Amino acid sequence: MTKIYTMFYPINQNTIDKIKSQVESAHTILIIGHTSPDPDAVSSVLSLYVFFKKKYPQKNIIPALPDDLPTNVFWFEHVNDIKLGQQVVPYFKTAQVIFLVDLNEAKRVGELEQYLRQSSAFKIIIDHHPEPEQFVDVLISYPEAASTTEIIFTFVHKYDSSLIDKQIATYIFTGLLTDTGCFCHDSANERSFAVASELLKYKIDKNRIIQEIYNNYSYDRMRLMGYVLVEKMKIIPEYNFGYISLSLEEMRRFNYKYGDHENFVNLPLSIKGITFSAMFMEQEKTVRVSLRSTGSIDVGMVAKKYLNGGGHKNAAGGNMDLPLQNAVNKFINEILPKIFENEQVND
Ligand SMILES: [Mn+2]
Repeated sequence: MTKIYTMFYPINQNTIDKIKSQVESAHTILIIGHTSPDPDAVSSVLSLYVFFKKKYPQKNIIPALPDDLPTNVFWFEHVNDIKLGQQVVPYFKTAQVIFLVDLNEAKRVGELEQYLRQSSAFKIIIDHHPEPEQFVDVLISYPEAASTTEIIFTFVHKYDSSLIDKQIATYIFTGLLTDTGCFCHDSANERSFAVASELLKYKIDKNRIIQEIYNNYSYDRMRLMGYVLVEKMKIIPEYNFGYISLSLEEMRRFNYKYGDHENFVNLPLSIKGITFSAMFMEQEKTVRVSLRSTGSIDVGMVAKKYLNGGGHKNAAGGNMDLPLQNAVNKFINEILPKIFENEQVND
């Protein structure tokens, strides 16, 4: 028997009604995702944007992001409607309702945080990152969800299912596809496949989505990946650990464009026996560290404890305010042994 309910999250009707009454009396509604947006953040913003525009054509619906989009979502139909960075500032004042999607803390809107905190708007979080900050009026948080768009699917379904169309389903599917790494990560469960199956009924062009997201890289990016694989990927077998580091100089050499490093952090995990990986990217003032795990190590905890960051059990990130080589050395020589000591204590 088909269990249709497996694709829904238990957002109760009271919560929907509470949001609806705020939205219906609002004139301007701001929908914003996190800084350095990934396709799930962009898709979450745009799926809600299209949904609310359809539901309330007379209202001012503002899709927004704190900074630039990754290039693999440039094909999205509504990217030019998105307000970016400082363009968003006035809307924190004029909006009566703010949706915060794919983020769990105010600081995840980056430089816009102060405006968000000062805003008197009714605030709603829809998200799947663990341990959300309690600063909003309504919190819809399911850390077990594979993507935020997966939760949005339930949300729009319960809000007004008649409005879900091919366009909305395309955005929801894209967030789910990318956050599960093409349904490969552990987060892709029975529900994710049920949601995907449901989305296909809206006649979305699955092949085009996959083509645009994954087979859309530049020649420079492919050459950078070749360089990374041959010269930069290192393995520490005793920790089942692999890592990559990239300096600003190396990125310049390959005409690095924002997003070109996407998925590099996962590359070491393709090696037999490697279950934990890191990517160190030099930035102007810090080193951005991304972590992935396919084993028992909770990289969200590691990022929180050692990298002033956070994330999910299997995917997380943070920063190290050190020169690149010092950051790598510190991670390998000091942090890595501690992580494994804790592992053994926990076992
Ligand atoms: Mn996400």
